[in-house]
Amino acid sequence: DLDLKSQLRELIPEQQDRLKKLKSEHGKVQLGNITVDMVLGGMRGIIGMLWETSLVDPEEGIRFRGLSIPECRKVLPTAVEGGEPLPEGLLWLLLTGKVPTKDQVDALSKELLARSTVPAHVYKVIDALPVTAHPMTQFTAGIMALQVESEFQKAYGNGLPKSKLWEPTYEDCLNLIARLPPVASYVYRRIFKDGKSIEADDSLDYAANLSHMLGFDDPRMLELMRLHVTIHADHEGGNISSHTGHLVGSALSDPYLSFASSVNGLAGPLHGLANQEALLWLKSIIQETGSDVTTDQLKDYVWKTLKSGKVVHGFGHGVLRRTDPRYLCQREFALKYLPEDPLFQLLSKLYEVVPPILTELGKVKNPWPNVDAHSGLLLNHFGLSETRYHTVLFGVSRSMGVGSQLIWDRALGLPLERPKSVTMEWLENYCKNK
Ligand code: AMX
Repeated sequence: DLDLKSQLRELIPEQQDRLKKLKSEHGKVQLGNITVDMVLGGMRGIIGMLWETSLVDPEEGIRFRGLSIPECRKVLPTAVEGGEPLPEGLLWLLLTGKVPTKDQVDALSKELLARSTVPAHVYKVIDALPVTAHPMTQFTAGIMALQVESEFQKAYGNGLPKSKLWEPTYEDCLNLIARLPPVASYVYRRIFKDGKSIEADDSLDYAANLSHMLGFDDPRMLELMRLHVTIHADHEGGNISSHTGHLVGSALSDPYLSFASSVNGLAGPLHGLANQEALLWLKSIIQETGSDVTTDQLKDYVWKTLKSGKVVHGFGHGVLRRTDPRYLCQREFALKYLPEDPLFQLLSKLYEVVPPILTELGKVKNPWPNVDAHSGLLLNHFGLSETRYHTVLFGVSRSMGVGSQLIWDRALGLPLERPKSVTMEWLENYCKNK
């Protein structure tokens, strides 16, 4: 069957039963102890959320519905033989837990294209902002303007029962995912290309069209965009953009409201904006030392960055404890397509130099590089050199993970999210009495 929504309609009752059984049979099983450190440490290590579409193992990295990135690159349908996965295939996998056929992926590509018309007022909203506004601000304003067409908001207002709310959620999420490439590329062309926007090409897949509308038609860039969107789509539930989308959605805010919140979280330098910061940092090294930088010069530069009170963007992670597989597959891509790129060669050297220094600090739990160390230089290589724009592409990709989980949140009838907070006084008193 080529229709994604009817596949979901079949899957949902069995997953609802599964959740009911889990609750009734194991509802009282303990999952660990919460320490004061965890409360003060950004809730690290507290299991507190259901997230069906993906799971991060600290050593192995992300698995989308059980499949690692190398496995996804092997089994998901591609546009080019032996090439990068089509993100539509990943979306299908995230939503159904099943690897789609090429025909199913092609049908989903067409469905997304058919849903991709952006109402004119969205562009007017973006145009109302100064052209100097950060691309993420323009992007998120565009998403808020898309919200006007929310089917969820309409259906909720008309009293649609809770058991059916997943359907308008599905409509909104697919429309949102479909409309982000034209909105994102509009922002790019407005800021950097004198506002000359480019129409979608009906013959192209989702990521290729995104690249095309940005103004990049090199087949290697199309492959890069397919890889980029696939690996940035989802990273379990606790990271800021995913968690925010899920949290806001739990108030039954519609998918546009929820996802705009995700994107605002992604715009923080410790999260998605790290790809901008990491590339700016690489460029600053070349500017200061030239591209023939020695290992000792690099070590000095890293220490200088740290001593000035900055973090080394693109390294470290809240959950991972090894090199991010999303870094590694981008490295593979670079080795295949751009081994001579000076920024890639610099990053390869930093891959040796930075981890021992971060380890020496004695406090960094993971000294290894993450996804954001690598993504910017690949885009830069093919001409998308406007670093400030890069996080927008992360945002387009993240809609697939946040959107898929939002559909399941509503299908499973997950409740309002509302963890308990306490004051320092409460903690002091509690600990005194222990
Ligand atoms: N450079 C310098 N210091 C670092 C560091 C880095 N790359 N990574 C961690 N540290 C420091 C922290 O700032 C913290 O210092 P403090 O106690 O003085 O405040 C200490 O090491 C302990 O931090 P941690 O437990 O190892 O990490 P965390 O879970 O608190 O934070 C992260 C994780 C990603 C925010 C952090 O590693 C960081 O700031 N990295 C650089 C920014 C970055 O690349 N972010 C992108 C992450 C991936 C993503 O979300 N897209």
